[in-house]
Amino acid sequence: MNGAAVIRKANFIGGRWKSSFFHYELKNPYDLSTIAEIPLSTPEEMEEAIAEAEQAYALVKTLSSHERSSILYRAAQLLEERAEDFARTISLEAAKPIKTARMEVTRSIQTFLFAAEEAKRMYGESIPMDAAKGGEGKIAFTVREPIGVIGAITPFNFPLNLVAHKVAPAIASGNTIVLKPAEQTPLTSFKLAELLRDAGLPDGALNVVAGDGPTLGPVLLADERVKKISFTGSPEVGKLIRSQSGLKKITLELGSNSALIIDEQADLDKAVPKALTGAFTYAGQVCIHTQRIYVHEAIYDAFVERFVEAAKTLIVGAPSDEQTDVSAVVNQRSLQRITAWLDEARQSGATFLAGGEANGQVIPPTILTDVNESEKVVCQEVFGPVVIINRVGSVEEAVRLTNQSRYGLNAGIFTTNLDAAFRAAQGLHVGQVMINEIPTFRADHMPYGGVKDSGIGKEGIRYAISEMTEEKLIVIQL
Ligand code: TXE
Repeated sequence: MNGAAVIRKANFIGGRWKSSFFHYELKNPYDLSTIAEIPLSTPEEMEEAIAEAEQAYALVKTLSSHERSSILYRAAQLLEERAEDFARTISLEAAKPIKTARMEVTRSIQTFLFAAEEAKRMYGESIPMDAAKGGEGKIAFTVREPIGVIGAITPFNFPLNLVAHKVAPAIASGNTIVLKPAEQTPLTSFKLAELLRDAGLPDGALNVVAGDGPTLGPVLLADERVKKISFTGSPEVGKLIRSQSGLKKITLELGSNSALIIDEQADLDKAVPKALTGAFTYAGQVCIHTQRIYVHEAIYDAFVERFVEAAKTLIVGAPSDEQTDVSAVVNQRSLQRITAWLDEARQSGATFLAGGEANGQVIPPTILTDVNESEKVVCQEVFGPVVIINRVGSVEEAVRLTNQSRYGLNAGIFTTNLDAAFRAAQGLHVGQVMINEIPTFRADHMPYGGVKDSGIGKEGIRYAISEMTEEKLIVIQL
């Protein structure tokens, strides 16, 4: 917004916009212009939001499941109506190519629809008590109950859908939420709070408090009224949250350096375009971005040639441009980290087949090969438009290399050999295996979460609801 007065945003607390004392400037990651002034909230403002969420819980608990469901259906409808406005906001603050931002809005509408359906399926189960002596004449069943205030802390990369994956199941299951969005992308969360109020969500059921994670996170973690923390972000912060969470329930969706295996019997007509999507969507700033591709030596040259050719067709440009496939990374810290890792790989003798040099805030699609497995661009989460392609002698070798990672979120294999596919699926130590699909594939109703440093717990509406509720057993002696 060159020249125009910079708008000043406020937190959304207790169903009202509450201005703050301190603010920070939100920068456009692509051209570094100032987009808005965002609350740099204090612990006291976070405490106020927790109190509002606690108070709203008494009312939200009286909502029937069909009332909660209708709020979520209405939210999906409003999101459909306001889709372009949300897409432009996501694109602006996250430097997400507008066509990718539109896909995120479409996925978020699905997320709300799934939550609307699951709100009516808070099933328990009946337990046959005569399974043991003494149980005769008893009837037992379980019920699922909400837990109260949920603290949600979210990252920048999916400012709508990753927030929806915490807010929608929380509403579906009768809880209330205090949301601390990423410093880089708070505008979308403010817009979502407004939409949910318009959808009929009671005041205080969702509170959005923007600001510095290290300042506000500990307030959520220390407060007894907050019964659960749902976090998506880096493993470093995830471990910190776990150490501060006491006996609170927690869900941690953390990092990944997902691998894709291209077997000698892969169909390259399918593998190449999918691998390209997995590697470069949103400049690789995707939790399950395809970062490592292990290609069987028998088809290594054929795959590399076609993949590099395909990468050259990607359009690098401004996020607002309809044609853009790849744009800026989210901030200077990220740009410098990725560039430094590329320099290290170059000095260690890696071969650059494409990209490699930053141009302003943009790193073009970058493809490396002959990279040591110990390089950061291989064994850490690069979270950028960088993919390494290494050759392997067998699927078994690719599985071993994939499993060496500290992460275990997602992996994929392309092959027309069913035996090889299932051997890999059984051997991979990850949360999800995609066969003839890319590790970036994410439907909204599948159990989503990893092992090792990729986190604890599952998202995906039904799974999130299970982790946001308690199952109570009731036994009746007839
Ligand atoms: O994450 P952070 P960032 C990984 C990815 C990326 C790196 C840094 O590798 O390069 O993390 O990204 C809040 N207590 N992923 O900086 O720092 C912070 O305010 C409580 C992968 O975005 O973890 C923000 O709201 N909260 C991941 C949120 O945590 C704290 C997606 C995430 O910030 C905090 C994102 C603290 N001490 C990053 N410090 C994925 N796999 O999708 C920060 N926060």
